[in-house]
Amino acid sequence: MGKLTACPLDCYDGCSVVYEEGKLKGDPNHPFTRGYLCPNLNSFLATPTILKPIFKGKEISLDEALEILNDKLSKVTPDKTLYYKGNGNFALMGNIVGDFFAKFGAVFTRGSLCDSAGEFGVKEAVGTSLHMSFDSIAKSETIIVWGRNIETTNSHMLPFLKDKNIIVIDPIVTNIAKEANLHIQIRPKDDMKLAILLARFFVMQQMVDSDFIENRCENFDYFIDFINSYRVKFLMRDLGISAKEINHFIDLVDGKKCAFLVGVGVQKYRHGHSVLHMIYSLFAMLGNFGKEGCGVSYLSNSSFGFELPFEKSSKSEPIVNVDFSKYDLCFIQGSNPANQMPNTKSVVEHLKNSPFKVYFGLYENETSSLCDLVIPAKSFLAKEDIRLSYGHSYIHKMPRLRDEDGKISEYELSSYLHKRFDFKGLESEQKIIEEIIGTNGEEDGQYLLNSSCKDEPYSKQFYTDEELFEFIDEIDLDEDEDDNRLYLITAKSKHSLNSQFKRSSFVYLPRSLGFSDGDLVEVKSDFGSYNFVVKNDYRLRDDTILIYSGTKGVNYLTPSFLSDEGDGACYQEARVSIVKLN
Ligand SMILES: Nc1nc2c(c(=O)[nH]1)N[C@H]1C(S)=C(S)[C@@H](COP(=O)(O)OP(=O)(O)OC[C@H]3O[C@@H](n4cnc5c(=O)[nH]c(N)nc54)[C@H](O)[C@@H]3O)O[C@H]1N2
Ligand SMILES: Nc1nc2c(c(=O)[nH]1)N[C@H]1C(S)=C(S)[C@@H](COP(=O)(O)OP(=O)(O)OC[C@H]3O[C@@H](n4cnc5c(=O)[nH]c(N)nc54)[C@H](O)[C@@H]3O)O[C@H]1N2
Ligand code: SF4
Ligand SMILES: [Mo]
Repeated sequence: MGKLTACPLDCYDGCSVVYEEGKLKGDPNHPFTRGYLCPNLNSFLATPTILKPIFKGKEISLDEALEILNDKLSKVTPDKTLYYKGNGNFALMGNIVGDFFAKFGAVFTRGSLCDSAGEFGVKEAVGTSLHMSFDSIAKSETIIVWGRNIETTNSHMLPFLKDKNIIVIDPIVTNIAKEANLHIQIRPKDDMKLAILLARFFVMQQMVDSDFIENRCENFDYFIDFINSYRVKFLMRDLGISAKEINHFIDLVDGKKCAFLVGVGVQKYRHGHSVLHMIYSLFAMLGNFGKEGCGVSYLSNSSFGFELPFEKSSKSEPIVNVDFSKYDLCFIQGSNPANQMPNTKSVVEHLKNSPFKVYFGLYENETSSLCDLVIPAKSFLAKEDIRLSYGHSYIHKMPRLRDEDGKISEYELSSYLHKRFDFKGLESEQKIIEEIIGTNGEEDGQYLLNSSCKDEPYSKQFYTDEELFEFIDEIDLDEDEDDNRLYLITAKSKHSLNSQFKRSSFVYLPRSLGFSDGDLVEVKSDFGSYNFVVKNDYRLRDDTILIYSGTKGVNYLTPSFLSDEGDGACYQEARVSIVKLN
């Protein structure tokens, strides 16, 4: 009999997994993930990992590595120590290393490379980001897939979307767009304008739920003034959208049970928070929060309702542009900043200029090769853990299932450092995990559920100060109309999890640019340049190119400024040009 665990990867689906005879299989009994795994977890066991610690290029023993780390930490000041954690493993016990660094007094990072701009906007609207249940989605009539690549990043949702009306709003003809009733192949960054235009039509078509507006909302009058400040004709012309398309959209939404599934694609911009606030406002006009088959979902706050017993430091810097060179010691865990942070050129320079960098991870990559000390982490199969999810309400225990000698788990590392520094208060692994479950988990057959997610989100309350839905009433949208360069989309690939597993090396171009497959080109932005091999891609607009997340060099092109709110990254604020090299 196999043992139950869960996929540790940072992904909407949070799959339940069976580990049997040294193999990973899907768990057929799980109500959401239903027995299959994606190409990423299927590559997990075949991906070569770091086997031994490395110090200044030479293999050493784990004891020696820990001694060196302890020695360095005892010589640096906390203010000059950076603790930088990514989500290479999304499970919770990774935070236990931070528990040590918080007690040590190190500087942490805040915000995210991922969803925090959008999350800020969701919070403005409804107080906290909660997902619709898949049961409710299964009862929808129309699904609006907005900047989320369901087939690639959220594939276990597909069975729940069968036989529904599908509207896709995405600059790329994704697989789900090919099958959709309506695909609006929007110009990148135009979602705000599209949502305003749709809001104008919702008013004209009398789709607004006045009871809901009266009883559960704030700011609606200002919202109406705000959307009325845009001219419908101008918006349609600017967006290149026809009356026929708008009417089709309205037909598919008016009087139907609708679910809006929104992804990170819409918010990789300075005004990312406003886009989410506007999309939530558009949904709120219909007044259907908490009704069966209706809702709006972004990446949800996975720890909603839980108390996590991990200390955090009071000192922090935005993760998007943290300057490693300001620190005498940088501890980098579960992340590959030298490829995944924006503006790689300066990230690499900053890393080179920091006197001592520690990399704690599974795989060799751009970051490990720049670090002085590399410590190999045990994989999820060799440690006790628990994971929550930002796409569904199940909680998964992840027991230790095998040994991995010569590597170390996050708990073991934290425990070692606690002892060396004589820090108190580290409970046992089991106790921490049980404590987390105890704060908000409940049994559901053989699984555990987040007990705050029993009701559909927002059916009874919003989590804003006034507990009312807060409409958006202004935006600060910088227009770049005079810039004729290409838009850069940098979305997720099916075969990699950001920079883990099988990474693409191509730039995907619309055929109209006139390049041939296999051409070597230099792609340039205001922030840097990098060479890629061309693949033509019929799925792209003529004004847009695509380079997947994880592709070596992609972030030489992207800017390191922060989103206006939420300390998020603005990967898609880069406009690019292309030069043929061979
Ligand atoms: N296979 C796989 N799965 C993953 C990941 C992975 O790397 N690989 N990464 C995981 C992580 S960390 C995250 S955060 C999630 C994110 O998963 P998603 O939310 O799906 O995010 P992306 O793939 O970045 O972008 C989604 C879609 O947005 C579109 N898009 C880009 N720009 C715009 C725009 O301006 N407007 C609109 N409307 N659409 C736009 C893209 O074309 C793409 O189809 O996926 C997780 N799952
Ligand atoms: N151009 C572009 N850049 C992007 C994005 C994009 O869409 N386009 N997406 C952004 C987003 S949404 C995200 S979330 C970030 C992700 O960026 P990162 O946080 O850097 O994530 P990964 O590239 O997946 O690297 C994760 C590393 O974690 C390590 N790891 C895996 N499991 C464990 C473990 O159990 N313990 C330890 N200690 N380490 C482990 C592995 O060695 C792996 O190399 O990238 C961002 N960067
Ligand atoms: S990466 Fe996502 S879809 Fe793939 S197995 Fe893990 S949780 Fe499931
Ligand atoms: Mo992410």
